[in-house]
Amino acid sequence: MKQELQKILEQAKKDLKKVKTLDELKDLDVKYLGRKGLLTEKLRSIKDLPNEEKKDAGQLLNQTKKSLEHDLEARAKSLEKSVLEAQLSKEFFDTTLPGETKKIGHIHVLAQIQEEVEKIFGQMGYAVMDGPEIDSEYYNFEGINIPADHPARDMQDTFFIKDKHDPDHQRLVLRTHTSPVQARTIEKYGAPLRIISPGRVFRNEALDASHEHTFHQTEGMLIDKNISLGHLKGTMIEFLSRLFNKDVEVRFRPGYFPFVEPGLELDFSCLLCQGKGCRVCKHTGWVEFMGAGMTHPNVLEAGGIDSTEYTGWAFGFGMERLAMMRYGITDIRLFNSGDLRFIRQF
Ligand code: FA5
Repeated sequence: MKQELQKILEQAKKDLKKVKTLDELKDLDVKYLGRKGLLTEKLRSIKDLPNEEKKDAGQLLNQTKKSLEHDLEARAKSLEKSVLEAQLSKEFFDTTLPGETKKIGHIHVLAQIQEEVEKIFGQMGYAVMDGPEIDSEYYNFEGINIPADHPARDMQDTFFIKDKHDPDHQRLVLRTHTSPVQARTIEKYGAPLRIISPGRVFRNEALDASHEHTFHQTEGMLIDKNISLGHLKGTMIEFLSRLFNKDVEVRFRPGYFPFVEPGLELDFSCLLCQGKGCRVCKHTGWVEFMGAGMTHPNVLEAGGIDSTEYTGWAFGFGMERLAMMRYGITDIRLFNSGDLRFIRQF
């Protein structure tokens, strides 16, 4: 066996010297190491040897195989190099030219803010929930205490979609806010719970510098025993101060939303003028930020939570408006414009 292998190796080396192209090298590889190659055949024949010879023969064969593989690889490298050199000698190649810069994308400013929002609330023990962007009329309205004939439906101009397959002819809606996630989460998990839910929402809106038809909100909800608006105020002061990296004050104003009672709007102190009054805060020193309030008992009960035992609050704020405040962006329509000059700034 030893002599046979020696012979094969010597022959292979001779063959290697004659090889001039990568294709020829590939043929040689097949001839010796392919499925029916000379060395492979020898490896297969080990099983027919007497037991006492098998070990030595195996070792020897493996050494021979490795040595051949090594030679083939070395030859491949030198052939590749000479192919490249030949090519370069034919072409003029200006090594002083600047290289081609690869264009790498980056995370959109709104997604960046969303990540930060999730991180801060995550640190405060909130889970992040997701909800469908196309939802039933029930979850977008009835499930959160906005019946069909309620005037509050007019607060959010809605895109409706006909669901042909629904025997009840329930209409589907492009959700007008992230509040449907409240009803879905209460139904699924009951109390106590502590969640946020960022996502895209849609309204049939007259567009201007601060109103888009497609924008993003973050819903938040806390339900537990003995929860009050004091917890909401503390949570929002903590969240905004961490997000903006400076002390932020907040204030409540009465506001109406059918799914909370009492309802309120929350403003925070304008960060551009430190509350002194400027164009952005319309010289009030405060920036309107979000709707909120104590979760209406009807919403808790609709999801099977005993409203005499548990209380909670919910809020919903606009992500674009938050980003606008942070970066001094003056027109909300820039976010969806696809204008790279805008997107690349963040
Ligand atoms: C709501 O959507 C309620 N669901 C918020 C809520 C949640 C109240 C939980 C109570 C409890 P509102 O329509 O005000 O409320 O919208 C909330 C925020 O979304 C606004 O403060 C604003 O920041 C943002 N927003 C509303 N409409 C637009 C729009 N067309 N373009 C951009 N941002 C908007």
